[in-house]
Amino acid sequence: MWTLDDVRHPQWRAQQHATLLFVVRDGQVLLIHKKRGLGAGKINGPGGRLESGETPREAAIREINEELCVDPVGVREVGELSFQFVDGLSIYVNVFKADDCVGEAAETDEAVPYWTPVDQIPYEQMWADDAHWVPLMLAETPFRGYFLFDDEVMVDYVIDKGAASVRLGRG
Ligand code: 8DG
Repeated sequence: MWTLDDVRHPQWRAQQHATLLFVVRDGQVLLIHKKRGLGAGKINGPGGRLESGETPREAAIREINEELCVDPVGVREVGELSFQFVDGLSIYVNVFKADDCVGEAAETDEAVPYWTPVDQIPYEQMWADDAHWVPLMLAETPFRGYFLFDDEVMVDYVIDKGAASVRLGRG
C-alpha cells in the first residue's frame, strides 16, 4: 500500500510528467472543460504531458496553444505536484502561471475555454486536490504538493508551502 512517505521519498519517480498553466488576468482565470484524456469531464487548467525533448515550460506553452489556441505571456513556474494512484499510476506536474494571453480562447477537440472570476472557481467540478493549492498558485506562494489517490478519491495529501510543511490531509 502506498503512503505519502513513499511519494515524498527522494527516490520516488513518476511514470508521467505533465504541466498545468493558469492565465490570470483582470481578476479572472482561464480554465477548461476537459473533453478527453485523464480528468475528462472535469474543469481544470490547460495542460498535458511533455513530449520528448521538451522542457516543462515549452510543454505548458504548447498545450495551452493546442487546447485553446492562445499564447501565454509572462509565464513563470509557481509549484510542483506529485500524484501517486493506488493502482500504480504516478504523475509529476509543473504548475505555471501567466499574466495574459494573446488571441481569443477558442474551443478545440480537447477543451472548451472557461474564464471565471478567481473567487468563483468551481472546485466541486475539479480534481479534489485543486482547492488546496490553486489559492497558493493565485497568491504566487511557492508550493510542493504530494497526493495519494484511489481513482478519483483523494486518500491523503501534504503540501509544503515556502519553508513550511503543512499536513492538511485526511487519513
Ligand atoms: P492526450 O492529449 O495524450 O490525450 O493527453 P495529454 O494532454 O498529454 O495529457 P492529459 O491526459 O491531459 O494529462 C493529464 C492532465 O491532468 C495534466 O495536465 C495534469 C493534469 N492533472 C492530473 N492530475 C491532476 C489533479 O489532481 N489536478 C489538476 N488540476 N490537474 C491534474 O494528472
